[in-house]
Order: sequence, then structure tokens, then C-alpha cells
Amino acid sequence: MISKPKVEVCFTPNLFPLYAEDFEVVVVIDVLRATSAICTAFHHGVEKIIPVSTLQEAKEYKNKGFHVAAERKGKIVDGFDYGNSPLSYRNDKLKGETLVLTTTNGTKAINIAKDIEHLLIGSLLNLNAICKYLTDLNKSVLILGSGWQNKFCLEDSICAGAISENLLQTNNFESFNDSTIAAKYLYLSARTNFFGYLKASSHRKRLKKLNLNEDIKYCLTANQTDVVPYREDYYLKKLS
Ligand code: 3SL
Repeated sequence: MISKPKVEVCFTPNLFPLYAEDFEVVVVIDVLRATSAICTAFHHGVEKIIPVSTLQEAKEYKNKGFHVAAERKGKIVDGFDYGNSPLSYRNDKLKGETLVLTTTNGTKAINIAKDIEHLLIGSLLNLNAICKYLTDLNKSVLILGSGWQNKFCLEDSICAGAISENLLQTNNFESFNDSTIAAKYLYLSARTNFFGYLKASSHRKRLKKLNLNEDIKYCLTANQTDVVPYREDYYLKKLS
């Protein structure tokens, strides 16, 4: 019997090495807020995004004249042009431009998975688009949550559950891991009200303290764009 492609969920970047060799497609998720910011920036015309893990790398790009966004602990790092708020990319200021981005967890997770053949960026914002793309691609997929400093995080796990459940419902994929079952149940309990469900979550509280409730609401509103960002070489682009 011909086996179906798998879809599995990896909750945190430090677990990634346990899965990596079985997958040629990885979707990195950081709902609050890196992958939501990336999807929004591409939706509004940014041409390329270079994800870097450290502030040092970000500074080097800045010194070379690039537009650079840097976030740590939810805030824009002093001396940089932009942060990680998706709302700040909802305009055409960077249309056609390259943006360098470093964030606390999201860009690190992207770089951890950089050697995977198909590296894609997922969020609730592009949920249907990424699911359609993965269904058409028809290859085994790992959904990687960025977590918070390598710890489990609820919003990424819910989004991972939404994607895996959508693929499993097509009957073209199969899953064997308990993490994927757990993500599915989290998604099913949260799906009618992501904002309310996440009220007690650590990241929602962290961003709320920084007066970023509008960012949270935006990031938790599914299907606002059909962009599918992917890694090409050392940067991200959007599939056309
Ligand atoms: O961890 C990250 O990469 C960020 O998305 C964190 S924050 O939402 O900007 O606080």
C-alpha cells in the first residue's frame, strides 16, 4: 500500500532535531508576532525579508544601509528602524524593498530550519492559503512552533493544530505523533474565539502590558491574506 505524506507538529525549536530528518517541508509559526509581521509585510509589497538571529547580524546589515527591524522582549530595539508589530507593515513604505528582521523567537526558529528544502511561513493570517499550498504540494510537512525561549506556547500550538487538522481532513495526509493530536484538540477548543481562549496565555499578557492589544487582535484574525512566504537562499520571498 502506498503511504500518505505525514503532517506532524513540533511544539518548540529545541525539539526540532528530533523530527528534522523525516521532513522536506517545514512551516514555521510565530503567531505573536513574527510570522504575522512577515505575512503582513509581504502582503503590503515588501520584496524580500532576511531573517537573522542576532542583534549583531542585524547591526551589520544596518551599517550597510539596509532597512532593519529588531525586536527583543516585545519592543523595538534602540537604534533600529522597525520592530515586530504587523500593524506597522500595513502600508506601502517598504514596497519593493528588502527588510532585515530579527526577533526574540521567530527568526531563530526560521534559521534553525534553514536547511530544510521547503521552508514556509505560516500564521493565522494566511491559514487557508498555506493549507491549500501544502495540500497541493502533497509532501510530508512538519509544523514548527517558535514557542517562547524554547518553551511551549499556546497560540503557535493552536495555529499548528489548525493547519494539521485542515490537512488531515483532506484524507491525503496521515499523522502518528501525540503532539499533532494535542494541537488538534487545542485548536478545536479555541477555534470559535481565539482571542478569548488565549486570555490567560503568557504571550498575550506580555503584549497586553505593552499596550499591544490591537496587534493581538489582528494576529488572531484568520485569513487576512493569501501570501505564502518561503525561503529562497538566505532570504524569504512570497510565492507568486
Ligand atoms: O518571539 C518573537 O519572535 C516575537 O514575535 C515576540 S513579540 O511578539 O514581538 O513579543
